[in-house]
Amino acid sequence: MIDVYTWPTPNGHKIHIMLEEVGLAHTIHAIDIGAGDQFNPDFLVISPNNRIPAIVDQDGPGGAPIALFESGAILIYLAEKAGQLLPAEPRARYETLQWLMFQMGGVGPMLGQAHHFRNYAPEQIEYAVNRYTNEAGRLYRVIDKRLADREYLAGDYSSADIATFPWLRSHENQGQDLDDTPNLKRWFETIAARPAVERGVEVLADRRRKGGFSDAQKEILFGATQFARH
Ligand SMILES: N[C@@H](CCC(=O)N[C@@H](CS)C(=O)NCC(=O)O)C(=O)O
Repeated sequence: MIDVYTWPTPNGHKIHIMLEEVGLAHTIHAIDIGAGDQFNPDFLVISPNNRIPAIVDQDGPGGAPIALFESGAILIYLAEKAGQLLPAEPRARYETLQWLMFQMGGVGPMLGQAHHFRNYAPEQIEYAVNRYTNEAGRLYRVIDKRLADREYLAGDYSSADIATFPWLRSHENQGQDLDDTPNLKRWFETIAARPAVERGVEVLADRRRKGGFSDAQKEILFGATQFARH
């Protein structure tokens, strides 16, 4: 059994989708990051960076439990455990890992900043809004170009697509119009229609905040509480 500590955000959705795709038995545990659950000492033992997602697989390598944080590492672990969505053949494997790392190092952090400065910042800082909206647009176009002559980011549908898709669901909040990137749009719609993806994005959906963060939630995520420990 795999315990999944998570919340319905793009990084959480990656893991929810992967688990729905491969069908590994798991239990979802909600970590309400707007309420500060990520600072609970028990959670910090498995996720020292106070971020979701994290997992504990009671049946890890050698039959002993293993705890993991960082969604990219978790995706690789789950794909390897299931023997799906990460090719074994070396060239195909590195191609997939390359696009997975592109998501982890570029798409996630930059789109996250676009989201932050456009939607959550207490003041509109023109330089920051432009910088991250432009960078988001550039990354969308890199993906669009990549998808001009192929169906998925790396060979068959893979963990690289699963990592990237959830971040593009909030394209409007990142200042992007999918009609500007038709190859990406076609890929996005194909993935969104997968039954496992439809189920994955519904995990904890009933706990999703409505109408933005409250001031108390912003203080926890972006204010003094976030920086009190480190
Ligand atoms: N690189 C990390 C990023 C994880 C991350 O940023 N998680 C956010 C939600 S999407 C979080 O837990 N935020 C809580 C906080 O900032 O305190 C990963 O991919 O797992």
